[in-house]
Amino acid sequence: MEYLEPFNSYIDMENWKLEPEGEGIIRKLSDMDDMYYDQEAAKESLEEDPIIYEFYTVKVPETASNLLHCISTINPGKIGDEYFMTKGHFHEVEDTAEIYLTLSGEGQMVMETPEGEASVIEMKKGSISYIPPYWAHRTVNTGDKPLVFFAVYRGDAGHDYGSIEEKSMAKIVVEEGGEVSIKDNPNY
Ligand code: PAN
Ligand code: ZN
Repeated sequence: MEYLEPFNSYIDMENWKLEPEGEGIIRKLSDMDDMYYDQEAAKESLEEDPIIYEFYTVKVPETASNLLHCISTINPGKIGDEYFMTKGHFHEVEDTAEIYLTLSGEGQMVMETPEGEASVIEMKKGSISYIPPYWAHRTVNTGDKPLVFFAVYRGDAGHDYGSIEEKSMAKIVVEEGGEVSIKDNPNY
């Protein structure tokens, strides 16, 4: 039997960097501009093309018996009145859950089933958000500083962005009169 050696990684709790850095993905607005409901605002913001979020994953074998884990940072900001957010995805292996532990900042986790049932729950420092099997999930930063969370999920879960790239998600999170407001997506 060949055993995987136990090991540590670290989160620098001051600037939220993973050490060692792991595998990083940076997403700019141009990677997901058609997901924002206000397409005119998205087009305008494309000139600047801000970094919306980045995430860094600890390298482990992507098998059902391992647990992938990563740290995600969503920057504060809005496209029109819609807050910066992740693309969102189903897992390729749909029957796999995930846990998000929020380390800093404030946000909302937008979820939906393949049938379109929606659920939105808060994220704040110390919240442990449970994403049950089958639910698509997207994270939205509603605060004025970075939203940082640690996620753990089955190694072979995979990411299926397909249907969300096509029609985004049922609920959007916007600022209305200085307040966070959850609305039906007019383009869904
Ligand atoms: C997270 C997400 C990460 C980035 O690790 O992959 O926050 O979001 P998108 O994958 O939607 O761009 C996760 O849910 N993994 O399964
Ligand atoms: Zn996931």
